[in-house]
Parts: sequence; structure tokens; C-alpha cells
Amino acid sequence: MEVYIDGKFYKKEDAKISVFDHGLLYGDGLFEGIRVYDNCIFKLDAHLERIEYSAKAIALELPWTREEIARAHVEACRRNGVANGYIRSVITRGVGDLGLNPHTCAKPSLIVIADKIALYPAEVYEKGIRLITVPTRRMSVAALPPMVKSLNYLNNILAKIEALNCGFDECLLLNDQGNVAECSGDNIFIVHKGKLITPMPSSSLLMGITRAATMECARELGIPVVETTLTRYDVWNADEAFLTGSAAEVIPVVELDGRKIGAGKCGPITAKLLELFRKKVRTDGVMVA
Ligand code: PXG
Repeated sequence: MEVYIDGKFYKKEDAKISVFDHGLLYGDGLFEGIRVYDNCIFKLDAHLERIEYSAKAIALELPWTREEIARAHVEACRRNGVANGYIRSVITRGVGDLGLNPHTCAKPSLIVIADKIALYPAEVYEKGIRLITVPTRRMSVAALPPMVKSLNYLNNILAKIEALNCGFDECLLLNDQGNVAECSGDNIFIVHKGKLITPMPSSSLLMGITRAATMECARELGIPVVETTLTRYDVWNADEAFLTGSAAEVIPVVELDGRKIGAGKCGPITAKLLELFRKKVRTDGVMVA
């Protein structure tokens, strides 16, 4: 495997960054997780737009054009023969002095890793997954906006640890108001009386690319979509629920906090959305070859 770092490709064992990089010292940086399906980098443009917005939010001036960043992604897939897989891109503040001041960092670094992906087992998409609400709250938009896909993932990792401690692989996080935010690495949707409902961005969540793609699918299928405030009560009483994420795609949720959701298996609207989503992923993006 060869990893892209700042314009060059390095063998995996030689792909290294400085211990003085503020990405490591302070989690000062950004990342993306992007899927590749049959040589199509799914929604690459949307991921690059999210990088630009995240960079703006953390006052990190990107020294590369969107085209340059896109080219690094395409080249990383080509070099590594990744036709189906996963791209992890990382932008760090760069090498600087000890101390928080980002202005001591001379220039940001861009790292692009294209690799295989460990897929969820097929049965998850039929049987669904069980969730538990964890005590850790999703951080407030007034602290570090969760819309920023930053290298500070401890909020999510603490929630994940709580879920794992209870024997669950994924969990629901509430925001500081006690309303539904999202999961540790996925967005959440419910279906109620034929409508697709999901927490609005100000509920403290990452604006997932899969979330947006799923809402697009719903509109194409004529399913009304609502972004609003949701409580756990709404999820417990949903007809269907599912998670979205680049790794998860669309995964049915069949239980939350010991309450069975809907029929306790993948619901009909979830199934339709997953079917259309899987049709789109091979065409809606930037081709590698
Ligand atoms: N919320 C959070 C907190 C996430 O980290 C999503 C929602 C879904 O966003 P996308 O844009 O993927 O639809 C994420 C994404 C990993 C991994 O390696 C994590 C994500 C995506 C891909 C890989 O754990 N999280």
C-alpha cells in the first residue's frame, strides 16, 4: 500500500508525520471517510465541500484547490488498485511549536489513505441492530460544532466505550438539551406515519453525506422528509428506524433502550431507501478509472 502525504506517495511503513504536528498534539485537524464502489468515489464533491466548510469553521486555510484534493483521492485509489473500498483523508494543522497557537504551524498537511473496507455482515441489513442511549451527550454546537468532522473524536469514542461496556456496537447520543442527536459514527432516521424524520443540524450532529443521499432517495421515492427536534420517545414509538453512514450505508434499527421498534426487523420504507441508495453509489461520484 502507498499513502499520499503532501504531494508524494510513500510505502505504508514509510508514511509518517512529525510528532510536532498539531493534528497529533491537539487533535487540530479534519478527516473524511469516503466509500469507493466499482471505481466510483461516491459523492466525492460533497465530501470535499464538507472539508472546506469544516476548514472554514476551524479557521484553517486550505492551501490546495478542490481539484488538487480530488486528484490526490483519485490517484490514491489508482495507485492502490482500490476499486471498492474506503478512503480516509486527513488534514492536519501541520508542524508547529508546543502550545495551542495554530499560527506557529507553517502549513497544513494532506494525507490520503485508500484501503479495503470491513463490511457489515449481510444479515445486519435484514435483522437490523439494537441501540442503547448512552450517558455521554453529543457536544454542543456552541462548544465544538459536531458539523466539523474534526480530529477530536473523543466525544464519540467515550460514547462508543459506554455502548461496548453494555454489549452494544452502536449507541444513541442525546444533545445537551436531551434531544436526539445522532449515533457515535452514524446519523439516525425514523419513519412515522409514512414520513421520514431526522434530527435537524442544530440538534448537534455531523451532516452526514449518507444522510443527505438518503434524503435525496426519499424525495425521489415521494416520501416526505422532515428535519426537526426528536426525542427518545419519538424513536421508541417509530414505525421504523435506521442509521446512515459511509461505512453503515443504511442499517435498520430494531431496538432502542429495550423497546422494540416497529416490527423488530427491517421495515418496508427502510428497505426501499437502501435499495435505491445502493443503485446510486456506483454512478453518483467521481470515477477512478
Ligand atoms: N455521525 C458521525 C459522528 C460520524 O462520524 C456520520 C455521522 C455519518 O456521516 P457520513 O458522511 O459518513 O454519512 C459519521 C461518519 C470510521 C468511519 O472509520 C466513521 C464514519 C464514516 C466512515 C468511517 O469509523 N463516520
